[in-house]
Amino acid sequence: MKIGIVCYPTFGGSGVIATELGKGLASKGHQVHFITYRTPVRMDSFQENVFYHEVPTHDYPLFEHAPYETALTSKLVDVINYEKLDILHVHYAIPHASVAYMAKKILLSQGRYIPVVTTLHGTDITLVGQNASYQPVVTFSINKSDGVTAVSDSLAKDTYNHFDIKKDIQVIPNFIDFKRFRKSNKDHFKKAIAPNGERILTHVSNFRKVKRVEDVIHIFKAVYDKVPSKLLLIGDGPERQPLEQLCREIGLCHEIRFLGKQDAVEELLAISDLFLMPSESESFGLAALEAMACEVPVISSNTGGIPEVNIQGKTGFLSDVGNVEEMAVNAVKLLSDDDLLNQFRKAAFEQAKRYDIAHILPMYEEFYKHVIETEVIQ
Ligand code: GMT
Repeated sequence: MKIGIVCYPTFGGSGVIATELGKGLASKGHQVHFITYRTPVRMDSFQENVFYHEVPTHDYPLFEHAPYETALTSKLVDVINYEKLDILHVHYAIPHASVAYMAKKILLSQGRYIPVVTTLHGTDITLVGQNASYQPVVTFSINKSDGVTAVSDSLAKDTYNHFDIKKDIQVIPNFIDFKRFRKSNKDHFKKAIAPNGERILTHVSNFRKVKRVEDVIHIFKAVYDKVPSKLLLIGDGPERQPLEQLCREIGLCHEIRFLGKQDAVEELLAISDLFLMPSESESFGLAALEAMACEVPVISSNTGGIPEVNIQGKTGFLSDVGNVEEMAVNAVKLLSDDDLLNQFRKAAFEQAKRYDIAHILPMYEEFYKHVIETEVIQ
């Protein structure tokens, strides 16, 4: 198949999944065309069957912001026509689903049909998509997609609850590539970060409010008082500065390391003992799955799709959003008992295997075939 993929090229989970999906499909012989404003972060080396089309925007004195949606639509029309794509798969509804609809309509006016699949990822539905500025367009463009997928049962339910959706939503969960995410020996890193054998707690996110990174720091403080430990904060985003301030206020700057955005997250997960994800809302929790693949149990909130990934009392512990005390008690329980921690490590790895890319990729291939075969002009 010749597949077009539109996504955010940044460190966000939707861009990561879109890029890994494209790379996986290309390795199975499909021709994959990424169409976006920058090279996606996970598209880090040359790969056969992978093509990249940058969306150029054109500034004009009248524009306060160059209209990206218009530029993306034009680029889609051009690439779909020239490369003769069979299907277009857009990740994150805003603005990609409505842009895809517009491109499809333009192509139809030229006598060409392109089926569109939209994958819903999370905040496009649970947060920003519900804002009155976007809601009608999100509803319309989901209903007009030829196929719709969501990354968890919870997200599919949220979509039906918050939007007037007539389409079937197929759940295809996120996935993990075990060639990259697996436990490896990085003892030299461990010694550098925790020279006295301290436990290592890790958090990875884009440091937005929804991630509640301040809870991560409060959990760490309570753990630190009982178990010698270090905290690694990986990623970057709008909350970083107040978080650094919080570290100063609680006097733990020397034990908490802000590592910024990291390409090789798996190397840091390989030395971690526990992963913290206290998010306010989380449709899936890809970062937790990446940790579990590296045999790291997860202390998380019980919101959204997280309970589908992190299993209570088996791969980690889940608590109500904001219940920092309980999260800290559970963290201490795991970190102060080697046997228990090892048992959870193994279970986390076993659970992660359910999301092996080798199982999930064929679901997308089947779904594409189904959508292409059931052509409905809308
Ligand atoms: O909020 C993020 O971390 C980024 C966001 C995105 O769409 O880029 O992530 C969402 O999609 C990920 C991939 O499907 C999911 O694993 C995350 O749970 C989801 N984030 C939220 O729901 C907050």
